[in-house]
Amino acid sequence: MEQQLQQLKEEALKKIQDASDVKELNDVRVAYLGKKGPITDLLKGMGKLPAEERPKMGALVNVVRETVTEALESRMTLLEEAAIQAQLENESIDVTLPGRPAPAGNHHPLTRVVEEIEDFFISMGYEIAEGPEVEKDYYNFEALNLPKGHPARDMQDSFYISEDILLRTHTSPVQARTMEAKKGEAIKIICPGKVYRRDNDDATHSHQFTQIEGLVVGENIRMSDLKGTLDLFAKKMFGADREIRLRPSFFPFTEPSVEMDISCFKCGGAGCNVCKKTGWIEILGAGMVHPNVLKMAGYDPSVVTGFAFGMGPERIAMLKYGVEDIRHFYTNDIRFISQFNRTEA
Ligand code: FA5
Repeated sequence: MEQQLQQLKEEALKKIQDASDVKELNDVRVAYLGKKGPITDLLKGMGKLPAEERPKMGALVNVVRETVTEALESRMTLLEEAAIQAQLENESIDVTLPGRPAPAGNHHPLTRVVEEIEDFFISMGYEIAEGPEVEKDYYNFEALNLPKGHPARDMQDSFYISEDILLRTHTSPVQARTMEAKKGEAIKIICPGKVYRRDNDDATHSHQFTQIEGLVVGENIRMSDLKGTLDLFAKKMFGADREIRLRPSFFPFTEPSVEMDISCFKCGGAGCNVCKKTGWIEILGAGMVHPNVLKMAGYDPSVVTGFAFGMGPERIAMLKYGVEDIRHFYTNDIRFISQFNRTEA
């Protein structure tokens, strides 16, 4: 049996040495050390030997098994390294090939206009305020001098969630919320955000759109401050030679109230299709904060005054970029969006 073992060992070592790749070597391992292999068989047959021979033979079989295992492992390491080396030599990378460009997104034109407006007001010392889109009837209407049943509520058809909760119809509730929070301190904020109205969607109306509110409250804030601010804003957004004009209007939360028009940036005032032949384009609503609104928020209208304005950035973006339908902003057609080049702003 000793001789048989010796022969087995030599045979296995030769096959290990002859194996030329990992797969072949694995076959050798299974053939000699596997459950059905000769070494396992010898170990199983140990019981049939006379008791005094068992320890010696057992030790011999184990030595053979260890020798074969070690030879297998070191040959395996060699073959694996050779395989990696061969792969490295076969696969070459051409570093001179041009790279594949990663598709880069652009800023949405609406985002761009909102950011441009924000940048202007931040440069004038304004802070950005925010408020909830799901709003209380109180802040959306009542605190803005629009009690329940006020006919001017009809100007803004609303999505009600319950009797007292609705999707805000404008960003003006942030005026009331900010004044309440500031408790009599001076305020200089703008508030961009989404608003919702039960308007039928068409080329210039959407049931969900964006507004940017502005509010300045403090001692000695005058109508001329509002006018000067809006004039600078119009020149920044639409060109240095833009003129503005204020027309009387009505909002229950401002008194007096105005609509601001800018001189047409396309025809310069002569009349064209952009300004509907009038020479002027309507941009926003504004006014001096109504004393009742100041009072409801805890400010004393005999000490402080304020101005406020509200605009729709979609309409501004439409004018700026010559977009003929507001729905283009929301339908996510990549052909529309990708026209607005990142570097062009
Ligand atoms: C208001 O919403 C007032 N809160 C604005 C205001 C604020 C006045 C502060 C005074 C002081 P108005 O309903 O006019 O006003 O809406 C303001 C702007 O929102 C409009 O000029 C227009 O640009 C835009 N807008 C209104 N309805 C829609 C709509 N359905 N789709 C897109 N834009 C709209």
